Amino acid sequence: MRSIQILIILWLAGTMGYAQNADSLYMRQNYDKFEYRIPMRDGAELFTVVYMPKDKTVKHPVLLNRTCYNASRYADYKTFGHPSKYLVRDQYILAFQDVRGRYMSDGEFNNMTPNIPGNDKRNKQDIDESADTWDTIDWMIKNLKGNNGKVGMYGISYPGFYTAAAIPDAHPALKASSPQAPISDFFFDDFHHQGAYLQSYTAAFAVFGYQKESLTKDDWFEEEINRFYGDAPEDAYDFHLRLGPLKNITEQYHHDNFFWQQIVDHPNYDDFWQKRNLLPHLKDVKHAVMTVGGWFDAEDLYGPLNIYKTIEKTSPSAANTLVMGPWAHGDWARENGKSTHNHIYFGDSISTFFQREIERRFFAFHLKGVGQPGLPEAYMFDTGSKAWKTFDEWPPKNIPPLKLYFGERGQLGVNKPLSEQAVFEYVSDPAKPVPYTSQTEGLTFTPRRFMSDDQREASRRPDVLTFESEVLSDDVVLAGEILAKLKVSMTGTDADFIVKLIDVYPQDHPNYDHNPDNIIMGGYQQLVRSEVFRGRFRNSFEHPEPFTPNEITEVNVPLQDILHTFKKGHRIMIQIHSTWFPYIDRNPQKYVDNIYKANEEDFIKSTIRVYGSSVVEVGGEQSMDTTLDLKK
Ligand code: PG9
Repeated sequence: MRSIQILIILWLAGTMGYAQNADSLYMRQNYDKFEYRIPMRDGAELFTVVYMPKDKTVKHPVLLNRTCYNASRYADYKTFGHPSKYLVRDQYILAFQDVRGRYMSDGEFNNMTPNIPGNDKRNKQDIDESADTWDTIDWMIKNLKGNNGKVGMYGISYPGFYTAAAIPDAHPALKASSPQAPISDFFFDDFHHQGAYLQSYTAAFAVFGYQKESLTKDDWFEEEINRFYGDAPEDAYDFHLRLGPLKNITEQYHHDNFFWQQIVDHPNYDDFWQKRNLLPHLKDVKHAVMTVGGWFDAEDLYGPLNIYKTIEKTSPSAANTLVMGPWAHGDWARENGKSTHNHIYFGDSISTFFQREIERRFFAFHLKGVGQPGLPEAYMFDTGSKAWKTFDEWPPKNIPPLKLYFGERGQLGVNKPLSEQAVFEYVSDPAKPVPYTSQTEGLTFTPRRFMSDDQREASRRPDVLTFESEVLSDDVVLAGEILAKLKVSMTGTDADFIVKLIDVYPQDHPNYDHNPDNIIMGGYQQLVRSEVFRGRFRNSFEHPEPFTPNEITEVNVPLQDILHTFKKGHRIMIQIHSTWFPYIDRNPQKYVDNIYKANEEDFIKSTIRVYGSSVVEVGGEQSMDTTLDLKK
């Protein structure tokens, strides 16, 4: 088996977690397995694996997981840790369904199926995930003997999207939804971040860019994956830099991939992406929603935060909860005792706490009427003090906002402007981009480790602006949304801006015993939050604009939320640069209409200037709505 196939299976298994043998044995002893082809309103049949509890003395609720990652993987009494062993033992009717167009289900696959409002106002051809889920739930309630008439949904990542996509016009039996690391909008989650393309995602297109030719339980896209990753190189930076402009991906690899072609044909936030944005459809929510995310989730961080915030805005009376833990993508479904992310240790059994004390209670209350969910509005893990905190609103208003200012000699002013007349500059060279990771990383399916990685290598590069506060005399809590309001100019006509918020450890910080000896925590510059913004979209994601050389221009860069205590003895650091490779594709820095079609000669060096009148605002009422307004 090729290394990439192992990588994909490990990735999928990693995302879904490894099943414990004990769980599988418990399922065989306590559940009977059935397979159904559930009819949709247009006649398509969706393949669904169902485990019925053997205990017939009580009626059981249904827990439904809709997936594009092969429901048949669950057909051997395995849950891959999701649902958790606690939910398995609480006795639910467990259902796993191939979504339309995937594996054993009929129909054609459509990425992020656009929602068509109004289930009951549709003709039979107006199909979306809401309609398919409505038909699935209606069939299960009427046909699965011994159900108690209540249904819950959950799923991580794309399955998290399918959970959230069932919320608009939800079936009345749907009582509890837990979208986990849900995708909400592919222009801000996964494949793009604020207009920039995630080049590190290039393998993933094979999984989503080909229609299967028949019903199958096997992956039909391996040939395409191996075309790109046949002999997966160990150094993604070197591989992608030698690959050159994105148009070489089209010519050499994804030339027949319908999803890649859609990405290339829609470089701006046009109708193709806007109609796939789920957020505008999340209104009139009447059932309980618990959205879950990881502070170090490199794939879907925008999704959970904005799904929660949107429901809070549109349906303030809904039981709407947000849970954010110290996790990478989907880590809350896995437990290995020590909770770590890359080099950072956060405590023990944090995923178990979530599964047993939060997730289990949420479903038991809303689907069985057992206990009290006891869930706050927001159950948030502070990644600096390494402790859970609860809030009655998110973002919180009870934590003082903070403003960070840039100064001469790399100083960072905390609530103190320093050098508003100063000009800080660097030469950004696409031929030698800033690496996104401190270590060499191979061609991952999607990158994960870098989200809390050491930034010392970057901070010592001349093309990275680095500003650092004095040593903190007290703990400082930074919580909520972040907005970097940059004043910039450049010699080129386009640029990306990467902004990073970093926790600088004291020189005497002890090492962690889960790391190899060469990982020195003294002086570690831990990435707390980072984001990229493709400058051409500064005024509109739908209508990009070039920069005028050497003209001072505002670029507002929203970063995703945080909850992080910068402890006494630490420092706060901000880094700014314009390449971040190969996590993000390189901006040519000469404005071209479509970067996916740019030529080698379009890539130019550019001197970027950042002015002292810039400011980074953390927490409090942001001076612009960074979630929805920018998409005009
Ligand atoms: N949101 C994740 C993803 C989607 C598409 C490509 C790569 C990753 C996920 O579903 O795991």
